[in-house]
Amino acid sequence: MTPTEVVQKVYSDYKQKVEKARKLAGRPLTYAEKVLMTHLNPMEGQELIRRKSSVDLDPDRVAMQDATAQMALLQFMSSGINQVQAPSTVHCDHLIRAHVGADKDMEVAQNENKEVYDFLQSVSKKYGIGFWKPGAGIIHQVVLENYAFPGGMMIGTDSHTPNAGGLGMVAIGVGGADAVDVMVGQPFGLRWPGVIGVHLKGKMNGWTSAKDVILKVCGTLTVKGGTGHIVEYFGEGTQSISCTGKGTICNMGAEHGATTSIFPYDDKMAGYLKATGRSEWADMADQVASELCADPEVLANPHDYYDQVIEIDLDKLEPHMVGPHTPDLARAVSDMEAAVQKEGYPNKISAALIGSCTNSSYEDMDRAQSILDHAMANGLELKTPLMITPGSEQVFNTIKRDGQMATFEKAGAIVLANACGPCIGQWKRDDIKEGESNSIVSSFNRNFRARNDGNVATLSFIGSPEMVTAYALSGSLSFNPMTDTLTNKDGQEVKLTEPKGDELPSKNFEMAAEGFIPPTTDGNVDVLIAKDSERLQKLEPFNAWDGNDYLELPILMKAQGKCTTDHISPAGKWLKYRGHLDNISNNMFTGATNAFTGEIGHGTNVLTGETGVAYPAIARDYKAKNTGWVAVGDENYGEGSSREHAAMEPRFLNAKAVIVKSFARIHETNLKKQGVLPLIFENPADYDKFGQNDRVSIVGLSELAPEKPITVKIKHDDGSESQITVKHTLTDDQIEWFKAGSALNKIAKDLN
Ligand code: MIC
Ligand code: SF4
Repeated sequence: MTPTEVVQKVYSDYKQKVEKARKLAGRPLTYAEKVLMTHLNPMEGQELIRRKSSVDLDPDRVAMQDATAQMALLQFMSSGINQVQAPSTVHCDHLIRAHVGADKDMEVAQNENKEVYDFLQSVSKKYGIGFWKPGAGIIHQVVLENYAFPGGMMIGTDSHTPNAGGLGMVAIGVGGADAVDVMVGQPFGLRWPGVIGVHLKGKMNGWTSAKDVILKVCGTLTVKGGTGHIVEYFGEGTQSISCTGKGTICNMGAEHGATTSIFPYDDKMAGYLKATGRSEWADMADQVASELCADPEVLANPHDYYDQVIEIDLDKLEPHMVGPHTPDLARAVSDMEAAVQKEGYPNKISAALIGSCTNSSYEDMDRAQSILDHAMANGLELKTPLMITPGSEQVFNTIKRDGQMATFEKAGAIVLANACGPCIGQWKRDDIKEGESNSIVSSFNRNFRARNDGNVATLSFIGSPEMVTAYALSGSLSFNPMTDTLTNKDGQEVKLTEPKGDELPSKNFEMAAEGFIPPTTDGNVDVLIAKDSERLQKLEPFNAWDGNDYLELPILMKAQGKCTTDHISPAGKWLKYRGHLDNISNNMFTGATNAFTGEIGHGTNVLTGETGVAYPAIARDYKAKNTGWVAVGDENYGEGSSREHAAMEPRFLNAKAVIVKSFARIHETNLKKQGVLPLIFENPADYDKFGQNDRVSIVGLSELAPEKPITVKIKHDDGSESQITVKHTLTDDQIEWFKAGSALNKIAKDLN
């Protein structure tokens, strides 16, 4: 099916389906519910209790980026299916390192990653997957430009897939195993989400941008406040935000844990569809526009239909910065000076970065360039190196044509490849030494420790591209462009001008199709994985559960505080092993803080008594001795990325269960998919009961059933015992995955 045929198919009966959905629900519907219900498979007969029921959905598309596609496709290949059953694409964006600039960095990437690119390209060709070559752009921008449409539904093997919500799509980030389900023709399983409404009033102005809306929402909801919900934006304020600005807001909704975020269809979306060569789609959307938004009753009484309503007055919204180390530490820019003084953050900014999948639109680039242009005309210069990542070849070509690129180059900014680069630790920094404390600012979406440059001592702050550009001109974290001035080379005081920019290029986008190989099916293609490859490895099925309780397991790791997927399976230099489970397992928990000692990435081997040993080495020893183990975690464990390596590595190295105060959605599902039990303390204070040398038994597993609590016995070092209760969210189907050893084993069994 071509992308246009996908849109036609959805719209052909969309209105009738919404009508039916409303009848089934017996009440007016939010927009998110309309899109989800029209993608239920089957629509009738499924229980739809918010945050409780598990439902089966039929997404219109699947998108995968190179760092997660390797594992997803290795799993898909072992299913035995010879062609993908849903339109799917692969995007090469994460593996390109940022060092000196686009051209040279691309050349290095092509050589370094040749084996992986060849693998992804040949698998795509064999199984009918569209392939976006390296340099074509970052997955979410490319999806927005080519595939996203209002009323559609997709999944993607990346947590920022919700970016497509900016074009009115329900777009959900998932682990590779979920993508495999859809690619083999099975439904996508999801917990029916709650819906949080964000009422946007007024109109943005001055220095405020779309980024500030989501920074504010992250500050309000915190990193786990969106979990289990879709965040739906509504109100007149939505109409003053460009389509790509809406994308920014939805993209970064991953940071408050939401299942996804969405905006209703409007003229801005229609304009974007037209500017990206999809006028026909805009015309089709216009025909069903009355159902591409919440029902009027919902808008009139939002509190009756949304689980929570957040109100934001755009007229009064101030520009924000968040950080360091977490995206919910939000402050108005005017409060930054006091924060620098109080917290002792290094005031001097060592690097400023704009772009990434979150903020790399034409509008972002145009507004940033307007500030630079005015600054240079008034004798100001960059005080901090400024790095720019255009989101796609289309944006790159268009800003080259329209002159923004010339301004960036004149100012001395470094333009990087259209790829993830410094956003995912693929930043080869020569200016700062490991362990050196320094502040950086970016317009990216994540700022976990060590995320960008691999240095745990770097403090990373996030703001809008406009604000980051202003910071680059001042070089100081306590600068406020709305009130402060900068001294130019002639000693004059200059106040930066408010950013201005076009949302869309007046001459439309400079289309870029050379980076794309459309899907074909050529069953004869050989997919090569060299036997001695360091980067790719065929997957061996995990063993099925042996039917016994887990008895007296050691605690490999008890995490203190934040334990994101970047702590469990760091990216950066490890990205190169994303297709090789054995090799990448050597990074397991290397970023996690040991709750017993405070060390990072190291623990005690309780079988040998050795201390200060890297977690992967301990786990390998336990595995060699046929000893299973558990991990214990704090709140929102597994926050961040969709990377299923964070679940596959523990599984591969013999983890039996992960017991935590709470999970982030994608990671919890990934653990289930791989056959590791994700367990949640009934009483969060039980976290404190686990000591380093304790042994943990998980009993009654033969009676494992949905919603039935499980007993965990802890045998303490001093010989005493405690017993606690843990919960889980496994459904009947998911219990079958556990029994089979993994969801993939179950699929293979079913298909045979
Ligand atoms: C991220 O932003 O953390 C990533 C890198 O894009 C991840 C995917 C990955 O780890 O490959 C994500 O967001 O899911
Ligand atoms: Fe790439 Fe960063 Fe976006 Fe993830 S958040 S897809 S690493 S640009």
